[in-house]
Amino acid sequence: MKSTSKFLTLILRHKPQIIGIELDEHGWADVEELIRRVKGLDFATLEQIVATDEKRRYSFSADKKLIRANQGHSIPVDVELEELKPPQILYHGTAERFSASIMAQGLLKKSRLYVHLSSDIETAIKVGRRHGKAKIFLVESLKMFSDGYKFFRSVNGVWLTEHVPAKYLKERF
Ligand code: HQG
Repeated sequence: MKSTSKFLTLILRHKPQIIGIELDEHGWADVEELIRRVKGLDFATLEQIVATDEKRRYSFSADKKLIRANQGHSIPVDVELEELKPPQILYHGTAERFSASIMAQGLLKKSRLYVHLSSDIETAIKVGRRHGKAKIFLVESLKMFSDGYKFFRSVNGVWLTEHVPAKYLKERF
């Protein structure tokens, strides 16, 4: 089931075309069509993935006819993110080798629609380890917000913003 869940990440965030489906402007895929096109997937498995995914990556529509990823997209969809005043500090986990570039350019969204931030340092450490030796940055999010930058929180609690200029970053370790 883990590999199916990983595959769903690819389809629902990045490349729906590889199984010949399209997402609508809000990132929704048709559940019946998805099940038809993904080998070995049935509705019960999909329900289980949505309910048990450790990062709550996916949501159904109320009638369960549609499914989408809550965040993390590289294709331009509007998942109706909640715009919010952020806490004083948010965290970003990355790899040590990206540090110098980040201190020069700030945090860039790279291939995704937003820079991903978390409200707790533990999550940031995990995210950073995906890329190598973890490096943690503190983001002065409330200061950014007062300076006019927008922040969003996805339904699974991930904080998102378009760009974090270097002046709002502090190296933690
Ligand atoms: C880095 C996972 C050099 C950035 C995670 C990161 C997250 C720079 C990498 C979600 C840079 C992009 C997103 C700069 C940023 N110079 N490197 N100026 N600015 N970077 O995967 O935040 O499991 O697109 O630090 O848990 O690592 O997929 O972003 O290392 O929530 O659900 O460029 O993906 O969630 O990498 O991860 P990514 P991310 P899932």
